Amino acid sequence: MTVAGEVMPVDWQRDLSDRLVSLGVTLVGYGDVSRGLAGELRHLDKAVSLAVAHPSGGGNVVSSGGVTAYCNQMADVDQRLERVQGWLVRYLKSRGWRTLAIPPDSLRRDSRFIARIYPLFPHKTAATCAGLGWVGKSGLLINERYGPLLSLATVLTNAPLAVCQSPLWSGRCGKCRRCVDGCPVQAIPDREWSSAGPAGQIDVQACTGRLTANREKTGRAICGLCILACPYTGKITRRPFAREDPPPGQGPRRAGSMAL
Ligand code: B12
Ligand code: SF4
Ligand code: SF4
Repeated sequence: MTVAGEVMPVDWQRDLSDRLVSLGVTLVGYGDVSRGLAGELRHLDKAVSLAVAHPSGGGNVVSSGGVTAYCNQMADVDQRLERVQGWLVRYLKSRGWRTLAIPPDSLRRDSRFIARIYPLFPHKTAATCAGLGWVGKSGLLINERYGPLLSLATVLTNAPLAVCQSPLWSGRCGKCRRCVDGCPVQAIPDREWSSAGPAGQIDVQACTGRLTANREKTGRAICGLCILACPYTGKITRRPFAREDPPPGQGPRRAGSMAL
């Protein structure tokens, strides 16, 4: 165990990142999240942000009941994230540090108490602090390589991790407004996001209304037209990364990025 004020040796942390990638995450980053923490969590001021890229291919786009939607509800991706979180929690705890794992999707299938505390800490805060991406006009985390096609999970900790020195605390969408125009219920304002700006990027009520209407037609609360509209999604689906990536559960072959 390191003493107070000491930072984890770089090699140690690089090994940790490699291990997390070998266990199945696509991207891992480390952030100082003290600016985004609720008072109750201030003792856990570092976050390990974990992201798994969605398996691509037409299977994620659902056309049913007159509705076209991007389905981000991928049980195997969420399970993979949770498995890696479990390993990381055991690893950090065995070295004497405290942890709090916030599960990937805190709303739909997950009825545990821990999955209900998302207002205290959203995954996108960890991801921007860790340099994995910025929050787009769509409110989604946008990574340079994977666009919004990522599912996220977080482990908060007091471990003395070396953190990203270039957090992405403002949007990089520029003049693009494809998600603004692509949202069928005008839930997305043409406003570049900033962590210092107003809380909440999208009109949650309008979006929830759309998800509810789609559930009645397709049986699932999905929409994701903002994901499909994003030019970063287009870049990915044109690139053959899908064929390189193994199916969920087998672990990625590509090295993940460590945003130190
Ligand atoms: C509740 C919820 C919803 C609600 C409300 C969303 C909202 N508030 O914007 C509804 C049902 C509408 C929804 C819809 C969708 N959701 Co949703 N949702 C969640 C959930 C469970 C909690 C989000 C939440 O309310 N947090 C509280 C609010 C206050 O924070 P936030 O808006 O999420 O994030 C803000 C902060 O992070 C802040 N921030 C970012 N960096 C920093 C840094 C600092 C220093 C500070 C101070 C702040 C800060 O800015 C962000 C934007 O305002 C998360 C999982 C999770 N636990 O995070 C998934 C999650 C956000 N959803 C996700 C997805 C994919 C969707 C849908 C596509 C689902 C669908 N079925 O089609 C749509 C997309 C809508 C959209 N354009 O955003 C993904 C997003 C992945 C990504 N690449 O960004 C998440 C992360 C799930 C996951 N595990 O991957 N969702
Ligand atoms: S999920 Fe659909 S309704 Fe919600 S913001 Fe995206 S495009 Fe709009
Ligand atoms: S569609 Fe354009 S404006 Fe919307 S999140 Fe993607 S890059 Fe940003």
